[in-house]
Formats: sequence, structure tokens, C-alpha cells
Amino acid sequence: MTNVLITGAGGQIGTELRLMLCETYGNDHVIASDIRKSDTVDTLLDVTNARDIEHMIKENNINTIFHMAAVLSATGEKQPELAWQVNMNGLWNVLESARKCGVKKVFFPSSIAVFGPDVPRKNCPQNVSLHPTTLYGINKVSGELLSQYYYEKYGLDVRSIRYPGLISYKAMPGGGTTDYAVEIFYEAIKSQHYTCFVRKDTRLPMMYMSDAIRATIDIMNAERKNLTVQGAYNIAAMHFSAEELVSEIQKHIPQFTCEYSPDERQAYADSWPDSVEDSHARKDWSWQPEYDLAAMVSDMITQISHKMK
Ligand code: AKB
Repeated sequence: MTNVLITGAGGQIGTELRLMLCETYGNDHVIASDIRKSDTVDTLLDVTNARDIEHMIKENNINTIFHMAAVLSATGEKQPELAWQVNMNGLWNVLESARKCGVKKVFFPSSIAVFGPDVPRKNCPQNVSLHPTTLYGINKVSGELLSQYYYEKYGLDVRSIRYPGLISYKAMPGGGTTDYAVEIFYEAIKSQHYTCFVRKDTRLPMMYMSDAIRATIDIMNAERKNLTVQGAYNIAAMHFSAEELVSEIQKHIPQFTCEYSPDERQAYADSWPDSVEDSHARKDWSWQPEYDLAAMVSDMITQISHKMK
């Protein structure tokens, strides 16, 4: 019997992950926790409180944890102490509670933010030196290493993916650099105009949420012996510049216009690669994306237009 705990279940990924996990294991076997109450959250849990995590695991016989609670890149630069507390102490608490309580598997979300400006911009390889310049990126590199340490020292089966920017319509992202790629759809549909906080030539790796959820489930279901990457897997689906995203949206909403007013988030975006290489994920656990730019834009416009009616 799989009994799952999700932390950060009210967030952009957690919201959709919960739906998929409930479908797979049944509502009674999934505890969706977050620091804030919302429709997608069953119970309050602050990941900076180790005792509460342990209690939650024991009370519900949890054997699998998806630890999605995190402070993203832009908020992390504004509130570094909070980022450290949630991203580092939160992960420590989850791994330590999991180890003590005999949890079988933990998922830790890493990010393209682990890369710094010194990596190849195009098709950034799996194995490169990691010198991130954002605190969030530093947290994610440390998180990858800590997860690996728990696996090697204690045999705790921690699995991880380096998510690209994620695009979705069920829940809004919050506090990230790649948020423009979601906000733009709401403004395109509502007011046919968007002021984008990165330059038009800013190109980043991106992915539609349904692909990201499938990747998360697939890596957790993979045979451990097939996982050759210690740490977190690169996964890729699409990459585009802000200007290319605008052009694709204009195919559906011709009157849509966009102006560019870069703010401090431009520097975070500039420190990340344009695209990543994901052959390890494709080979080890058959990773394959379904959505490209055109399919993602078309679905986002359909879904958000429907939601806004
Ligand atoms: C962010 O922009 O901070 C996140 C990420 C790339 O991990 N979406």
C-alpha cells in the first residue's frame, strides 16, 4: 500500500501532482499538506517544523514523500533567510524525518537554477560544474548533494528532476523568474496586452505541466537500478525566447501586444542556460515530452479562456 505525503500541495506543481496521485492511489492514501490552507490542501504543515513532519508521517503510515514546498528564485533573492529556512532546513527536516520513520521513497524537485553563467548555453549537459548565482540555485545544488548523501549513507531512496520553467493553468506560479511565461496568457486573454519583465531575446528551457507531472511520477516508478544519475536528472521539452512565445500567442489572439520592461529577474534568467540536454533521462527511464511550444500555447489559451468565462 502506497501512502503519500505531499508538502507544498497548494503550489503550482503540488496542485496538479495531488490530482494525479489521488487518481492513482485513492484520496484516502494521499495527504496534501501546505503552510497555507486552500482547496487543494487537506492539512497544514510547516516544513521548517521537524516534529510536525515526523508526527504526520507516523500518524498516516507515510511511505512516500513528494517534497514540493519551496521558495522560488525571485522571492528567494528578496527574502534570503526565508529561502534558506524553507529550502534548506525544510529539506533537511523532510530527509531526516523520512530516515527516522523508515519512509521508502522521497521526491526532491531540483531546477535549471542549479546552473550558473559558466555552463554551455545550448543543450547544457547533465554533468557540468554547478556554480549558480541565485540563492535558490545554491539551495537546489545543496539539496541535490544532500539527497545523494542520504541515499549513499542511509539508503534513503531520494529521486530528483531539474525542472525547467513550468507552464500551467490550474494554479499560478509564485515568486519565480519563469512566471512571465504563465502570466502572459492571462493578460493576453483579459486585456490583449502584457508588460514582460524579461527582454524579448530571453530564451529559457520550459515545459508544460502535464509533461512535468508525468516525469515526476515516472521517475518515482522507475527501477532504482536503472537510475544512473546520482543527484537530479536534466529533462527537456521546449525552449523559446519571450518574443517567440508572443508570436505563437498572436497566432490565436492577433491583436495581442507585448512590451518589455526587464527588472531584477532578468539577471536570474541570464544566469541560466537556454536549453538543456536530457539523454540520461530518456535512456534511464524513457523520458519523452509530449508538448512542444505550439501544442502548449494552444492548450493554455483554450483552458484559460474556458476558466475565465
Ligand atoms: C523559478 O523561476 O524560480 C522556477 C525555476 C526555474 O525553478 N520556475
